[in-house]
Amino acid sequence: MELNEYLQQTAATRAERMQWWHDARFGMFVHWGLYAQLGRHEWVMNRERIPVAEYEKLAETWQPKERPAREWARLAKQAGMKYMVMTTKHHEGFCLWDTQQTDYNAVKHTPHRDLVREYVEACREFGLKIGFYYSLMDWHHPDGALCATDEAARRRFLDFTQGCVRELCSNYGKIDILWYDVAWPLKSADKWESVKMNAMARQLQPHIIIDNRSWLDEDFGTPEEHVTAEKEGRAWEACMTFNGSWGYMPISPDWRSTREVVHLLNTVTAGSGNLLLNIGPAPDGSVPPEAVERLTALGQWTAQNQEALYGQVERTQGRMEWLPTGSWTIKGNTAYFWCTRWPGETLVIGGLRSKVVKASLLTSGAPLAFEQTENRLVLTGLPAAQPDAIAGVTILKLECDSAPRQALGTGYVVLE
Ligand code: FHN
Repeated sequence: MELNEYLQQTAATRAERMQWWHDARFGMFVHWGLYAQLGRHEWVMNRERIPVAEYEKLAETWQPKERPAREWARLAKQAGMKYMVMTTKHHEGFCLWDTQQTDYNAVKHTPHRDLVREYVEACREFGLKIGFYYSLMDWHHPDGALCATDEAARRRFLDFTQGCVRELCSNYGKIDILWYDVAWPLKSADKWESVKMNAMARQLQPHIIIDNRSWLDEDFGTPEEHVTAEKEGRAWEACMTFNGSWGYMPISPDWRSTREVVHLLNTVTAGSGNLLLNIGPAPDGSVPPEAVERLTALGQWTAQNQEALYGQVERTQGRMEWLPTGSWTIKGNTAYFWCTRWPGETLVIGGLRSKVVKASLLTSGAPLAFEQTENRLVLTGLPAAQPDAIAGVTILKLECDSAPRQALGTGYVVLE
């Protein structure tokens, strides 16, 4: 299939295929593989220059407990996550499914189980959409680097890669997301035969959505470890670690707080984007306790504030402006003010041009008294202390008579 024909075909179905994904807002990323046994990041093989033959020994000692994916899926569901994306093969080259493409897999070696099938079954048990992460870069395959300079090696490596993708899209029922990563060393969609590969995936999984990491823009952008909206109209998902490492790394002390994750949710929602928040399970599949603690608390917060988080939202960029006490998300004629610094019984919002017809605390529905002039909205009778004890973020719901709009600017001077 020619590129232009492929692009036209995928563009024609994108809105329908992605509706659930936009509404879902929030997903769980899972990085799990042989590297978890070392506990020093998923790049340990490369960064410590571990020879392949030495690293392969990890494939004889991996002993996960029974069905840990059920724990991940239960936790994701409880946290308010609506989909999951799990590494089927990371750069180490070890395949977590029953593949015919290589014996370097979780069935021929330890744990002698199809971990991808366990993951898929857990997602379905907990009603979560299913994503497969697949690393194009492969440090184990003999042609994984040679493919860049040897045409026969490139053919062999592409046949291997396409064989893997075909199996993943054929053998596990309906799959919702194909999340490619690190298309190294080949430097173009042509060299990777990405159109052929992705058209095959779409033929097998007509509703699937595909990320932008096979040298094609495909369905969504993937800012990593930062939250940056793509241009208006382009879907995007910020993928973030919890503690700076995608793979299991208990020596990393830098855990994002629940409050920081709520801030991430605010920012992605304000930009009509998604958040894919990562866990790196331990070798036995256990979720690090720091992640369990945060995701459990987060679930209480997302449950209470789901109206402002999920579903169809509009971008605030160009319509609303920053305030010292919090920031905005928008749905239709309703503005949600995520108040992160509680001012006490009175909150003043400048520059709101749309007429507020009703103000309330989102979680309780308690109505709030307010007065609005052309340039100022003054809300009174608020609780004296920050009502949200989970993340210190309380959402005020401002229902307006038109699409919310705020005009402050930096040079505004009060004349009267
Ligand atoms: O090198 C990988 C990394 O290990 C991790 O999988 C992230 C997740 O998006 N992707 C690559 C770095 O961009």
